[in-house]
Formats: sequence, structure tokens, C-alpha cells
Amino acid sequence: MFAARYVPGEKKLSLTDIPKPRPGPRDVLLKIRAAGICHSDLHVLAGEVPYPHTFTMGHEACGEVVEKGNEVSADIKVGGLYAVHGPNPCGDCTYCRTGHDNLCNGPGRTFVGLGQDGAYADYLVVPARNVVEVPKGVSPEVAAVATDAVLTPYHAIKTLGEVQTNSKVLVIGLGGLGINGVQVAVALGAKVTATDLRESSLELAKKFGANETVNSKEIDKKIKPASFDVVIDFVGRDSTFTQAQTFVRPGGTIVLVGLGSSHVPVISTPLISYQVRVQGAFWGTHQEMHEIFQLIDEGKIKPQVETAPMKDVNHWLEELEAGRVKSRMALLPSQM
Ligand code: FEH
Ligand code: ZN
Repeated sequence: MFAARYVPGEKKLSLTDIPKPRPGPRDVLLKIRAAGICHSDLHVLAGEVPYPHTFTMGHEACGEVVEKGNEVSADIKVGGLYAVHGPNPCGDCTYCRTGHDNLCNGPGRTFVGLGQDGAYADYLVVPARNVVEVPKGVSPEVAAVATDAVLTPYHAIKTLGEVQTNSKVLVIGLGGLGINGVQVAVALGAKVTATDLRESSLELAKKFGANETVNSKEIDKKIKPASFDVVIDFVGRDSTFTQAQTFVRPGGTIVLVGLGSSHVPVISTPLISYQVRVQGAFWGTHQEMHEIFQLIDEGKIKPQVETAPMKDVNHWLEELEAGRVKSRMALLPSQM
């Protein structure tokens, strides 16, 4: 079968033909229908995460179950469309058993497509416990990107930011995750201000229900400091994290999602004297996967997705790196 494989030290994925995998007793074999691309792929290809071995990339997966192991529940239907929970939790460790399976520290556990074979391929084997059925009205490409580009902002805003009706929320950065973050916050009943450098992104945020939009270049002139309950930084650079500290209220929360740089500056005195909480956010849980698909099925979150042939994965990763992918990109296998 076709597979786009990470090879240590190489800056492009190797397009190869490898044997089709077989499911173990508790696994399902998915025929991939769509795979989302993500900046995390770029960090790996840049050597920032030094995986020592080769694997098929693609951590945003959606596919049709074509075979299941003999111990897999009857709930999983052959022929059904399923999305993969990329953190690939073990189900047994303390984190998994206490509702934090995105932080699973099971022995040898790696992420689907990041450290073990993922979805840039015709087929993928995953544990049956780590798939969620896709509602009938949701397309494979929307489901694939949702496993990260909706799940991550949802976890950051609802669970970690504890955003609720009338919360005052500032969303910094309206890329593939931030624009969905606006929709999540709106769906939770928050009063949402959205900021980015790109006017087109501000217009999209307005369309998705942001109460206010402001260009990042003008935010210091137009927005009252220390006035938001929750600020989510989807960029993670010095400038945006500094903005987050300027606009969060005393006793408020900053949720850091963006991996724009390896370090961000903390301005100690206001952080301490205002007792601001800074919260890192990582991906999301299996339970939250069910919740986001409910919101997507209800039309409350509309992920913007472009599609392209999977065989062109290296081209689209270059386009992503160059900032030319407008929303989120899902790759479709050739055997469609
Ligand atoms: C995945 C693995 C490691 C860091 C960040 C990510 C994100 O793509 C998940 O949201
Ligand atoms: Zn675990």
C-alpha cells in the first residue's frame, strides 16, 4: 500500500509502497478516507522532535473500518466511518483512568502518526478503543481535521479555560486552530474578541460569530487592558504571549496552545500581583472527541477544510510551511 514515511534526517517524507498492516485482536483496520496536515508535522521534519526511527506520518485520521480484531466490541461496525483519537492512550494508566487520557503515560505509548504509523497511507491499524464514530452528516475531511484542529481548541477553551456563558474571551491567532477556537467559544455562549494580523482572518472570525475583531497591530490602542476572563494564545510567540498578559484580567487565565517558539516571556510582577493562571494545553481527550463531533453535527462548529491528493503530501507540507494554506488541509488517498 501507499505510505508517506518519515525517515530520520530527511526533510521530506519518503513516498513508498509497504505491506498493508493487519489488525491485532483488539485493533481495527481503517481504510483511510482523509488525513489532516498540521504544523506539528513540520516540527518533526525540521528535526525538532528527534524520532530515531522511520514511521508513516499523519496524526489527523479518518477512515472506514474494513476489518476488526476478534476481541473488538460489536459496537464497532465494519463499513462505518471513524475518526482516530491521535494521542492514542493506553486506557490503563492513572491519567487514562482519571479522565486525562491526552496525558497518557502508558509504557511505550506514542501518538498515531508521530512516533508510530499514521494516516498518510492507504490503511492504518489502531486500537479499537481509540476510534470515535463520525456522525452521518460529517465528511471524512472535516472529521480528520477535527481530531486536532477542533479537539485542541475545544480542550483549551472549554476544559482548561472553563469558558462558559458570558465569559469574556480573547482569541489570539486565527489560523487553523484559532478560527475553530472562536466557534467553540461562541458555541459556549462567551463574549468573543478575536485578533490576528490578517484582515481576511478577522472577517472570517466575524462571520463565525466573534462579537469584536481587532487587528493585532492596533490592539493596544483599541482594547482595554486587563479586561478578559480568558485569553487563548494560538500562536505562542513573544509578541502574542506578551499581549495575552496585557489583556487578561486579575485572577484570569491565559491558555497557551501555539508552538510558535520554544520559549515565551513571563512578565513576573503583574502575573504575580494579578494572580494570573497560565495553562498549557495539549490536544484533547477521548470524551471530548465525542463532544466536538456533536457540535459539528449540530452545525455549531464548521471547520474550514481544503482537500488535495495524498500523493502530493510533500508539496502541501511546503505550502503549509510557507503560510499559503488558508484554512486546514486534508489529504485524500488515491484509491478514493
Ligand atoms: C501533537 C504532538 C506533539 C505536539 C503537538 C501536537 C499537536 O498537533 C496536537 O494538537
Ligand atoms: Zn494511558
